[in-house]
Amino acid sequence: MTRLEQFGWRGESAAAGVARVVSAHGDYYHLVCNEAPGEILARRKKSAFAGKATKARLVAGRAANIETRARGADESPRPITGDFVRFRYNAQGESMITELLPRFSHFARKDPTARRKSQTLAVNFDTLFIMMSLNEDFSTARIDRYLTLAADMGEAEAVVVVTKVDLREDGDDVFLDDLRATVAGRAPILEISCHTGEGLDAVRAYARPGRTLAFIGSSGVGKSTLLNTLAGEEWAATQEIQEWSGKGRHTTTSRELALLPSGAMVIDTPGIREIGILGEAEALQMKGVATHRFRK
Ligand SMILES: Nc1nc2c(ncn2[C@@H]2O[C@H](COP(=O)(O)OP(=O)(O)O)[C@@H](O)[C@H]2O)c(=O)[nH]1
Ligand SMILES: [Mg+2]
Repeated sequence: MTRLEQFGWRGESAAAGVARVVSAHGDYYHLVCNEAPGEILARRKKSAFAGKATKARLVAGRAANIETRARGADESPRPITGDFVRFRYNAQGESMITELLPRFSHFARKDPTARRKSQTLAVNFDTLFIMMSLNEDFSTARIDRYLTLAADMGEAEAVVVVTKVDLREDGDDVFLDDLRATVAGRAPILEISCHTGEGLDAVRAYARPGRTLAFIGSSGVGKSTLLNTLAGEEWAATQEIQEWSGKGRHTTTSRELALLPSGAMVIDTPGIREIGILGEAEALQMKGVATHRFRK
C-alpha cells in the first residue's frame, strides 16, 4: 500500500503529484504524498486560486461591497484539511499546490455571520459523526438540522453520537426517545462515554483502515477526547508535550487530519457554535416542544 493510499487515496495506486492535506494554515499546508515520508510543506499557487484571494482582499478593503459578492459565491475553492490536491514536489523546499481535486463528500453550514455564504467544515470523509453530549448541550432540533444538512453531503454516511452517557440521569430516556423518533432511520445512533468506555466498540467498527471519520458538534461535546481515546494514551501524551513546546498540531483551533493506529483517519473540527437553516430558538418555537434539557 502506498503512503497516499494509507491516507485514504482510492485513485491510481502509484499516483505521483497527488497529496492529501493534513492541516492548513492560511496559504500554507502540510501534505502527505508518495514522494516523501512524513509531512511536507506546500503553498497554494497564487494564479490557480486567484478568485478567493481577490475576494479576501476585497473583504479587507470594502465591507459593503463584499455582501453582494459573497452571496451565492462558491463554497471554498481553496483546499482545506482532508482535501486531495495536485502539487509540484520540491525536495529542496516548499512544494506548490496547483489544483484541488474533486471531493467525494462535503459538509457545509451556513455562515452564522449572516453573509449567507456557506462554510465548509469537512471534506472527503466516509463517516460523519454528528456529536452531541447528554447534558445541557442536548438538543434534538439541532441534530435534526445537522441531518438535513448531511442529506446531500455525497458518498458518506452520517452517524449520530450521543457522548458522555456516564452523566445519564433519571428521566433522560424521554430525551433519548425524542431523539430516536426524530432521527428515525436517517442515521444510526451511538451512545458513548470516553470515561467508562461504553459504546466505544461501536465507534471502533467505523474506524477501519483507509477510512476517514469527521467529527462535528458543538464545542465541549467531547470530539477531541474521542480522538485521543481512539488514538491511544501514548499518542495523546505526545500531542500534549508538543502543544506544551509550541509544536502541537492537535489543539483543534483549526481542522486537523490524524492517522489512528487502527489505520483510520479522523478530521477533528473546531466547535460549532451556530449552525444554519433555522435559528435554534425559532426551531424550538415551531416544534412547540421542549427539546432542550436544562439541569438545575
Ligand atoms: N463525563 C464525561 N466527560 C467527558 C467525556 N468526554 C469528554 N468529556 C469532557 O468534556 C470536556 C470537553 O471535551 P473535549 O474533548 O475537549 O470537547 P471538544 O470541544 O468537542 O473537543 C472535557 O472536560 C472532557 O474531559 C465523557 O465521556 N464523559
Ligand atoms: Mg476539541
